[in-house]
Amino acid sequence: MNTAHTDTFVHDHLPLEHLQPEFIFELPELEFPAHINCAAELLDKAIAKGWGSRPCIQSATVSWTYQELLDKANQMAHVLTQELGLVSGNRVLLRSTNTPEMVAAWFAVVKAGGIAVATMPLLRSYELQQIIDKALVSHAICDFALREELIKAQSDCKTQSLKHLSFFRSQGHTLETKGLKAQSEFHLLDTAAERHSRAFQNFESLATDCCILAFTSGTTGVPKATIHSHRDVMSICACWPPSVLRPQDSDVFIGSPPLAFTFGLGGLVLFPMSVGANVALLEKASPKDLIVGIEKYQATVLFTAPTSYRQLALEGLVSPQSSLRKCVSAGEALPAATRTLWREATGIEIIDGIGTTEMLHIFISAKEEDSLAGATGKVVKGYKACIFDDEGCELPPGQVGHLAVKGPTGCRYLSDERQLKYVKNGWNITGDAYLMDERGYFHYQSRTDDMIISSGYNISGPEIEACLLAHEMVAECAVIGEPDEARGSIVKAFVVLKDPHKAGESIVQVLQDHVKTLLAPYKYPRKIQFVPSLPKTQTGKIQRFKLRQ
Ligand code: 3UK
Repeated sequence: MNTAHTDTFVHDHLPLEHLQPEFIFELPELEFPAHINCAAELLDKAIAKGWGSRPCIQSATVSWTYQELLDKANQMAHVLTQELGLVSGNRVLLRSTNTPEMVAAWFAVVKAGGIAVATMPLLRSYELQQIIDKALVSHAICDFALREELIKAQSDCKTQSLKHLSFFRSQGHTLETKGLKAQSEFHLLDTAAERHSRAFQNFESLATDCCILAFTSGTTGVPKATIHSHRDVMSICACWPPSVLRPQDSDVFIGSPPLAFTFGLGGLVLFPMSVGANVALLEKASPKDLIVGIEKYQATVLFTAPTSYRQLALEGLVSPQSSLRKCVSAGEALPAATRTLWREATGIEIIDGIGTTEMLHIFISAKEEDSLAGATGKVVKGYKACIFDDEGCELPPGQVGHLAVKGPTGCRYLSDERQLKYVKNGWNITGDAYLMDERGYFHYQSRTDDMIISSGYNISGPEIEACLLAHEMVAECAVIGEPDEARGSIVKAFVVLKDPHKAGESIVQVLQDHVKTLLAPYKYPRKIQFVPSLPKTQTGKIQRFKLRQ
């Protein structure tokens, strides 16, 4: 395979051809020309379609039209190529909360032929350092307020690859800089951008050239970088949104996932922009922030995690009169009880969808009218999915096994042996235990390595969680297997009660009986521990591994 990039680092570290997944492009909408730059497709073409004066992106401080976003991105692209020496294929780290400036920077990088490496704002210098060293990052664009950990990572990193830092939103912070370094030592992106032309000649990338390195939000081990191309970005815009989400140009998107999480990048940038819609970005997105934002921006499409939907509904924060019309849940299994609570609170049926960083976005999902409580949905148009046994043979409907998927996107880790684990015989193996029913609905069981084996029974933690969540006293819960001499493992539940004062032996009994009446008795949690809250990642996933420790 070829590349148009000058800096061929990522291209040189692609997995070998025979270790890559099979890519399928059977739909006519997935036929892309050999040269395509996704930033040009999503932004420059938006202007060509006459959307220039439409509102594109807003936040607490700014509101930009499509034309304004294009102007900013073009000016930043000039800064990158003319002042900071960026050449195509260079990796540019982005560090910010969800802001319009970060989106402009993302487009600037991709327009210039760079590779965007978005990072979560809460990462500390050690984590940033791992990313810089792994991706040989040469440039970084950073919110001035988040500079310290990045500066530390730059000086500590082994490869010393990071040569150019540029900061934005720096005007309000000039006083702060005095104690740290002379202000002139910082390259200020906002100030620099103003000096440049609003017109920019986009880099003519091959459709297959990398434009994103997305680091996995995986909970253990060294972070993995997944490689995604311009074609991958265009493919996810062509599959799930038109077939399942069905957004309109009048929609206002809002949500909690960070833009460094591909769920957020798709849901809050790529998908709204592909239809000429508007997005409201929130720098903080707790359930309370979300509600304030939905009201303020009259948001119509919400992207967030199951625990967030549950909290919004339980705390009575959302009403049927809200402006919302579409609600998307991903990142974790959506418990049936949460789906019901949300429908009762808002009248809206949640669109659940499983996606992974490796696949870039959602590949199993269902539109509102096809949704089935307890199931994630059916395979999304453009993708194929099936269930394999441990030997890699396809299982018939009704049997639990490994979820396998292929489509226009797929897993390509940057020089990582774990490629062999994720891709087998051309299929992407997500590490999830699923069953497919006779009608083609996929039912999530657990992560394959989280399956609880107790006295020889295979028990799915999330199934018990879903059952406990259906009890009126339970606010949140997580179920794990605890090592046990006699049984191998026993089922243990961590429970957050709606009223923490009620915690006690009698409630343990009540909850155990509740599970025993709804599920096979061997599945009931032999241990229940009441906790004030559950540990979660920035992507909204419950950290069961922490509870296991
Ligand atoms: C789990 C789900 C059940 C599952 C993601 C939408 O979550 C995303 O990517 P990650 O790489 O994690 C992937 C893993 O998360 N998962 C995600 N969604 C669901 N399990 N039901 C769901 N609906 O274990 C999967 O393997 O962080 C989600 C879009 C883009 C994404 N990157």
